Amino acid sequence: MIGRARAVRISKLMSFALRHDPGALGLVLDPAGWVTVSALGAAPAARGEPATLDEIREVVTTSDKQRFALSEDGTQIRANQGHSVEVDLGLPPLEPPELLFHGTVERFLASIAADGLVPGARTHVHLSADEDTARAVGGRRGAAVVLHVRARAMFEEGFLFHRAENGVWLTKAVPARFLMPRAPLR
Ligand code: HQG
Repeated sequence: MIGRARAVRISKLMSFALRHDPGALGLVLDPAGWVTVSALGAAPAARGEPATLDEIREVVTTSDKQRFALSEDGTQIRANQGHSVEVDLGLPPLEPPELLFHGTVERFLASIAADGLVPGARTHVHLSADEDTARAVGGRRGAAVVLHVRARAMFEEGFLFHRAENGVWLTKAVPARFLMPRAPLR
């Protein structure tokens, strides 16, 4: 077992490499976001933090949010969601439940009321299936505000939804009219 602090450091490097900037660590993702586990293990050495294959596998299985997936044969790895680089995760479009939830903070509400939810640096807006998860996501930035997203209504108007392997719902953007509570957003 690796210690928690080291697991977090390795997990952050893996997220950076597999979601945001593989090139900075000398990696090239395939179109579906996969790299070989051995290439990924060698990559953090560029940051003075080489990871063994066992350590990487341990981070995959112990990740609280199941951020990573191994291929069936165990030789390849990718991030389940959260990308800022374009990858095709191959997730089928899925009919969402009536409501999904998005955790954010007060200071973004005026802008969200004007523009809806936008993906920012990532490729998709991230939505949660339950309010508690959304509250935790929003809580990373301060006192969480949970917005209700009328996901089924969006779907019926043709918006696409996908569910990542770890249960996070993804959609490209959420127009403000599908958000509740509506203005004033508090
Ligand atoms: C906000 C973590 C102003 C949005 C989490 C959020 C999640 C707007 C921030 C995953 C806006 C983007 C994703 C608008 C949206 N104006 N602000 N129009 N629309 N925002 O980190 O959902 O630990 O890209 O509310 O657990 O916070 O990395 O998205 O606050 O699953 O695995 O812009 O990241 O997972 O921030 O988090 P993010 P998020 P990991």
